[in-house]
Amino acid sequence: MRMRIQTVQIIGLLLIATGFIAFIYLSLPQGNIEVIGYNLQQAFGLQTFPLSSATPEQKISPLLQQAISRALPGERIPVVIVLTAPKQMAVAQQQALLPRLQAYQFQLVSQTIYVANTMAGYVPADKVEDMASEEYIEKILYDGKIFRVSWDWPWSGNKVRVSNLQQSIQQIGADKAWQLGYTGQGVKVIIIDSGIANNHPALQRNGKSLVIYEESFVPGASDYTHWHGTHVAGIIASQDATYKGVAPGIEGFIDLIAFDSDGSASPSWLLKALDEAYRIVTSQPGTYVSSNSWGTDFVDAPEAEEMRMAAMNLADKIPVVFAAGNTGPGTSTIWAPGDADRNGNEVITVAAVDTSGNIATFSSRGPDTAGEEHNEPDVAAPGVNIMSTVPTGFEAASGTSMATPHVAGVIALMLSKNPSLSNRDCLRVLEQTASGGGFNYATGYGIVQADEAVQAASQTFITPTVPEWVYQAISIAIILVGIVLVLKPKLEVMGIW
Ligand SMILES: [Ca+2]
Ligand SMILES: [Ca+2]
Ligand SMILES: [Ca+2]
Repeated sequence: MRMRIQTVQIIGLLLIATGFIAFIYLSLPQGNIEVIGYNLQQAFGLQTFPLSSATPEQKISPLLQQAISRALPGERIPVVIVLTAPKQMAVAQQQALLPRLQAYQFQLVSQTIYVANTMAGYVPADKVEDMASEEYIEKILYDGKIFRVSWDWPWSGNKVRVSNLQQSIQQIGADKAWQLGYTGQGVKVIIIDSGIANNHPALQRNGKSLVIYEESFVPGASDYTHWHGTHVAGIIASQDATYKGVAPGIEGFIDLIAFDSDGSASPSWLLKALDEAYRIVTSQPGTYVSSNSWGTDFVDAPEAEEMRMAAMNLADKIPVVFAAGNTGPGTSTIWAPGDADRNGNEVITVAAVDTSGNIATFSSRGPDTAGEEHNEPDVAAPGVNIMSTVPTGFEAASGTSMATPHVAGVIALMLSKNPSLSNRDCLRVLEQTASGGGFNYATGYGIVQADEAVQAASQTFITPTVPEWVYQAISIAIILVGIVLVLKPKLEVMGIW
């Protein structure tokens, strides 16, 4: 019998190795090459997690440094600790770091593991710098209420009670999209806001609330904390005959309460809400869009950057819509994370126009200053004197907060036609079908046009998504071919080859 290894067998072995590595890579969450590296290091007893090279002072955010300088002796400050490892290793690294933080009297309140590797809690002001010397800590953020909902705030008056929700439905062509048979059916809308009044009569269908899931990240809060979230929900799916929402046929709302009764939020509440949104969309089958009428104008703060990263992780899974902000008309006034982009993907950023289609004075203007893509806002929608649901009935409100759910509603209409559209697909279709006829830094590509967007949403060729199992099946097939080649001499002897 020949012992010589044939060339074909070497090729077979290479195929087995390639297929095996590909299968392992595809089976890991997110398929992150860094994680393979860390796993290999861990297997060989080498360094387990990356270590931060920043100095303790560099790690502490400027907003946190201000809070420390204001603090009384021994005062405990709310912080968000950002760890060094990629999120795929968040659970293990947090377990490793947490016992060490007892030395600094850190008191854990919440953790995120899907969209960011963070732990939030309280620490005495005079211990923050010592804690920052821990090498698993990349940054320490201030967890004060630096984010806010984006209605025209403080209220500038000029409140007119008109049936603008009807007008804006026509302005964006939503009624024409309904005539084509698309009302948002089958789509779940995730609203991270101040909560939706579950029992509002206009948010019931067949005696059941449109709120199909609710979770609060605001201590002690339930149902809603402020009228804002209910107003946003009504713009998307109010069932009222007079004030009907953009996508009244949606399956329902996922109500993530992350703003308090002032309409403000700390980073940890929002990170936790985005983390929960990610967990839901990756663990529960369905078609989703996320509507976010909030942000911060602390755009240079590390707190804003962490929120951008978290928002982009969600936008890699589902369409994510954000308000441009309400600090116009100056240039470069786009809020974070409405300015977020990464790897050619970006959140869908919405400006506000009035009933005549003119830009609202308060609507934040581009270009933005974060990331690589600076053409913000992306599109516009009605956002002046919009009548919609509030816990006590109906009220008019203005803001990019009101424009944003119009666009989330249009995306729900598009998804009811084509549930496989990604965030990128939705943005491209909205840009191509908007009324602007070109881009500008006030209204982006112009006012969204629902009927045209729904018609264009049938184009599945934009970014065809191949399910992960197809790649896994291909890698298994490569392994099988490799095995056959390795066994070729045996198969020849057996007369099978
Ligand atoms: Ca609620
Ligand atoms: Ca954008
Ligand atoms: Ca853009």
